Amino acid sequence: TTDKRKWRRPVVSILELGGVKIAKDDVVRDDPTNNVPDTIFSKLGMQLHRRNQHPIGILKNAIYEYFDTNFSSKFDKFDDLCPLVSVKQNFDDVLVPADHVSRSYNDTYYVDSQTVLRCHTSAHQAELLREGHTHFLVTGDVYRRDSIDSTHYPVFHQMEGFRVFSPDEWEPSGLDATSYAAEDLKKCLEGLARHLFEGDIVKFGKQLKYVHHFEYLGYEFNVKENWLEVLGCGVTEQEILRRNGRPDNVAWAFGLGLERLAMVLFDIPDIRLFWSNDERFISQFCSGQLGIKFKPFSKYPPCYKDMSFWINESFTENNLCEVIRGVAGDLVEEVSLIDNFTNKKGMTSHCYRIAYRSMERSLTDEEINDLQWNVREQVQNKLNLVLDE
Ligand code: FA5
Ligand code: MG
Repeated sequence: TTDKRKWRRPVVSILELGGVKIAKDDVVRDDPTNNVPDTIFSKLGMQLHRRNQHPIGILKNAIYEYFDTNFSSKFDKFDDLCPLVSVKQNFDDVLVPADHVSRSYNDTYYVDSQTVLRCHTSAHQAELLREGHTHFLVTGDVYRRDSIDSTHYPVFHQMEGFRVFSPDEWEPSGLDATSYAAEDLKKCLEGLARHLFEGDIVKFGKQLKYVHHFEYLGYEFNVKENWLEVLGCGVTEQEILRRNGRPDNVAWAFGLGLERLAMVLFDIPDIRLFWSNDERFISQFCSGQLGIKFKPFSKYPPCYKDMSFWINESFTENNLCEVIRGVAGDLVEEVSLIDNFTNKKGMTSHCYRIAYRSMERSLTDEEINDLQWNVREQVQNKLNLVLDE
């Protein structure tokens, strides 16, 4: 029924997430150890990845099918682990260095100084290893303060894959343990790409390439001549295995960005659409069907507004984007720096262009002027910036 397909969650102040009860007041507080806005709280518990008719759920199920049919050892599956995790789980347990930028309040949503909204599904690697799992998939919503454009959203979904090998697996191969795991990882991911994209590779010439990123290996998909990063992966650091009861093993891990993969698979042009309740979006997808291509309903005109100011020491683009999203929600399509210069006194001026566009209707001039007026006011008040006229 139509009702079943709606996924706006009712306004609630207590949620149960993966068996943990969470009150709104514990997650959104006006205190300096907390930077979670209302808009993020309202996404908790939506669980798009557990809806079989939603593109994220369809993709999750298709990946499950690949792992169920192609491997002799069963992968244990988790898709309901609580997204509130400790700083230790999110960062320390996966050996993120103490001074890494991802730990900052600028990049991560902190519930308090020791608790975050997980920024990746890797947050669950260590506990699952300690519980004795050796082959597992973890799917869940993850949260990041980030820029605004068609492939970035502050809530998205990842699937973590993890596989442990024992000496009797790599020894007969003649390869060293690390090379054996690396080969196996590559085979596994290329097999997954074939499982998901077989028809597309033939029909649309979509391409996958293996690249070395700053921190890990990764895969990127070619979408209309632009390469889009869809996953990170690698042979697990030995220290993680050693600390969690597997000193004599090796393992590989990957973290897939499900929205990005679904955008390529279903031809979905904008990441905001995953959160849309518009029938014209929702009704195009069907449980178990991977071959569907999204047919965009008419694209409404964008409206651009520019805003310039001298930045201060605390200015960051993520803070600016958070303020803009707080006012405009999903009506903001992109925020881009279009001019940047430093004068002789060392003061730096930025000009940002905000693109407003609804996915569902035409916006009126009045509506956009109101939004822009509110954005300007909040930028001045919350970020302490003085705007040029
Ligand atoms: C990670 O999160 C690593 N934990 C992945 C990993 C797991 C590496 C295991 C090695 C071993 P990264 O930050 O690159 O890596 O994010 C992984 C994917 O999430 C990206 O490739 C991208 O597809 C997706 N992603 C990242 N930020 C966003 C965003 N703001 N909106 C949508 N998708 C995003
Ligand atoms: Mg990133």
